[in-house]
Amino acid sequence: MKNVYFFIVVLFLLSSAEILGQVNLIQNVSARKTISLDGVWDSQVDVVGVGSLGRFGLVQDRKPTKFVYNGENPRNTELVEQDMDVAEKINVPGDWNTQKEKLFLYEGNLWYRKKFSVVPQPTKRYFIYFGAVNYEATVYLNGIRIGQHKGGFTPFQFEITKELKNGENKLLVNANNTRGDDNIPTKIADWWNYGGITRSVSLIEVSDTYISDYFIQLEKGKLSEIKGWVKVSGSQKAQAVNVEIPELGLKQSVQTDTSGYAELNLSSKKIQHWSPENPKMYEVIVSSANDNVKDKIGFRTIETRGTEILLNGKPIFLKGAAIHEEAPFRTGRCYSEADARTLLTWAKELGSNYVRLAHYPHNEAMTRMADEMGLLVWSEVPIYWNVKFEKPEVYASAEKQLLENISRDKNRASVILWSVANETNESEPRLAFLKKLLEKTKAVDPTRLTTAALLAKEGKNEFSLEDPLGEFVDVMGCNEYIGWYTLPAELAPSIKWTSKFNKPLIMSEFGAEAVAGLHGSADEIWTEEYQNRIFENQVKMLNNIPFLRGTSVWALMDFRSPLRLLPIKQDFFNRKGMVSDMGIKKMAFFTLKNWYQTK
Ligand code: GCB
Repeated sequence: MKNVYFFIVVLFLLSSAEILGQVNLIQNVSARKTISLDGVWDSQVDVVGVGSLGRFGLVQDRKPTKFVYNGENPRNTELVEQDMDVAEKINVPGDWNTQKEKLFLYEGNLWYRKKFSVVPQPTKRYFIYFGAVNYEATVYLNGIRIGQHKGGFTPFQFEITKELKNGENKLLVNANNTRGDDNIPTKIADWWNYGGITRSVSLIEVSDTYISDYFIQLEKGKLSEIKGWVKVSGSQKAQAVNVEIPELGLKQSVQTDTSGYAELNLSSKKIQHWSPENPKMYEVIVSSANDNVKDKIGFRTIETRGTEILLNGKPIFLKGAAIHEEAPFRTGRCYSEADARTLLTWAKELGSNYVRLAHYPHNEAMTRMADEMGLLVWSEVPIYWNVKFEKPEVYASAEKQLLENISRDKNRASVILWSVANETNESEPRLAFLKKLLEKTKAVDPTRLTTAALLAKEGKNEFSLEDPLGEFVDVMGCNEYIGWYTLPAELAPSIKWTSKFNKPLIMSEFGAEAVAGLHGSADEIWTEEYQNRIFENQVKMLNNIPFLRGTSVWALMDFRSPLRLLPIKQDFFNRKGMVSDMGIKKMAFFTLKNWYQTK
């Protein structure tokens, strides 16, 4: 019996690694030998996409091409209507919208080129790694099309060992942020469609055989059992790998199988568990004969019991805020550690122990900073509003984005919730689609909880959670805007919340807009007083929901949105922040902070 169980567990773990292997991402890029390709790049706007048209010789992967041959014509003998050598400049990382005024509203193609020099070592392998490009990226190296990636918020990589030259190399990227009905997200979303190479780009050097991935976390519900796997890629897949946690005196040597996988099991009663009060992390060293990766990993468990959420076995209430990846003080997509620290410091000042990183995977600095600062994280993919749930290709794209997100952040103690959807209308295809994604999530990561931001059914004085998806998530999220979009604020305290499911609820959104610094009476919309009145009523209501185990106010900071047109008040900003984009705290910030102090 024991053997059968062991066999099933092994199968399960292998499938986790194998499924994540499909998205093929090197784990923990910042700890590898890399050359940063960030900085100033050449750029060319291409409204109709001429650079990709046949006349210019767009070709299939790994074949040479003409225009795309670096967008230049060194011998001046052919008609090539482009010259990236004299093109405009643009910074990477960074969206194009906030770098050039003429590109503020631009949606379409933009070519990027970077020249860099390397001396490739004959025994090494090379990968080009992008933190994110919104939305579609087509990558060419030295005139060879290397590959394409869709999805604006997750990392991707291509191996370029064969194409990389000794000396100067030319990397050309076409970024296209055209919105599409079949995209994830779709055409309409309440955040700015910032385009371009929005996160860092690096060239990674690894040995012929290298440690490509690892998953090292506490086993579900076990406070002293560290479990997981390592994966080796390359020509010598079967080999010895060591995993060490020196501070705990732990070391395990495993032998990877012919596909490069090995299971890990380490046990210690001395682990100090990661929590918001004590975000303790341990140095973890994964090494093989010719590779060595160091990470900082926190160990904690997360479970539910009835309507409770248990962190390290103890009930916790998640006090938090939802955050867009919008740069404080300067607007635009943020990507840096400094931005992450500013945003998460505001969340902490609000009294948060938790943040919802809405509505798509944020940059890795955010989840690493959350690990360091002790903030629990809800992480999500942009399955938002009217997704074409009936289309298999849309599912494939959603699943890929989900796996890329999990692959990157699966070792972050801060991340406790994987969310698969936000405010999606009930339908059969939607249920089948999201159910499948939830199953996938559990198959790759059985250690964390799943969730989705649902909508409650509004009755007279009663809101009920009965979305059939509720059956399949571990924790129900729910967005409500009582006092802003629906019902007078003063009705909130008398509303009764019920649920069909014996599960914890996180009010994943609630809020109202206000222009920071605009004061007036509490029934004058857009004033801080009006927003604050809604919050005073909201907290009374939230106090009365027996199965409520967390809240993420919408939102921590004002953020740019194409849906918010009202001149002077909005000017393309959703003003539901507790803090303005310039860092000014609104009255509601303090109302919520006071409430969080009581929780
Ligand atoms: C929502 C959405 C969020 C919006 C927010 C709003 O329900 O989930 O993306 O920004 O409402 O401000 O209307």
